[in-house]
Amino acid sequence: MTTIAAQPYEYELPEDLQCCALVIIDMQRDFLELGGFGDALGNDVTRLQAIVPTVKQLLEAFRQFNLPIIHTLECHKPDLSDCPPAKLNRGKSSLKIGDAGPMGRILIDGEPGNQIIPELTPLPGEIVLTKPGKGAFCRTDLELQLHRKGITHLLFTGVTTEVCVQTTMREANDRGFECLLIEDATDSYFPEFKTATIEMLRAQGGIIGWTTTADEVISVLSPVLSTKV
Ligand code: C5J
Repeated sequence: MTTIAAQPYEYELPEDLQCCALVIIDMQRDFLELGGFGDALGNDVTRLQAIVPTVKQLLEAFRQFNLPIIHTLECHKPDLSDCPPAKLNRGKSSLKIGDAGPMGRILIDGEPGNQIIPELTPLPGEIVLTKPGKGAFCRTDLELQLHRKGITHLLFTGVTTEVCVQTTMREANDRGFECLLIEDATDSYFPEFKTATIEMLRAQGGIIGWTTTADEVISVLSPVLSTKV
């Protein structure tokens, strides 16, 4: 059995590593660049840019060994029919969802600011999931896609730790997936929220799942997979 050193205890990998997917949550210009949704809400977006090299390293490792990769994007239809008023009107943002910003309409599917950042552009064959909610299972067919591919283990990265990453991890846990958060491949506009999220996910014996680092994942996967190629 292959295990990854994790908190609160070791994370067991499935025998068939094709059952293991890397999930990259919302690494979009809207959250990482000036002029996007995160910036409009008054956040310091530069904080999130620091994780890009680590997420890229994991992405390249999963690509090298042909393991499943899922990218998510938080976005809405141009007519906003999938954006409830509770979401649209919340907060004191300088620009609301759907308003025209410097990178196109804020958080709208297909707009320049809504794209995944160039460093992490998905390749053909990788799942790209658009989602109107914070959680990736809300009003999407993600669960169906995972079951069809036999994916049972989800390794989480992306932004923001306490919002879309945590929400998706909780949804996945409730659906029976084994969830591992890669701590240095996720971040928040609020460092204290990231710390608290990590603690609450792995509290009570891993009530939502496990946490580890990118080096642990890569150092375990690389030798195992190198023997199989
Ligand atoms: C937020 C996200 N924070 N991707 N979205 O609104 O976490």
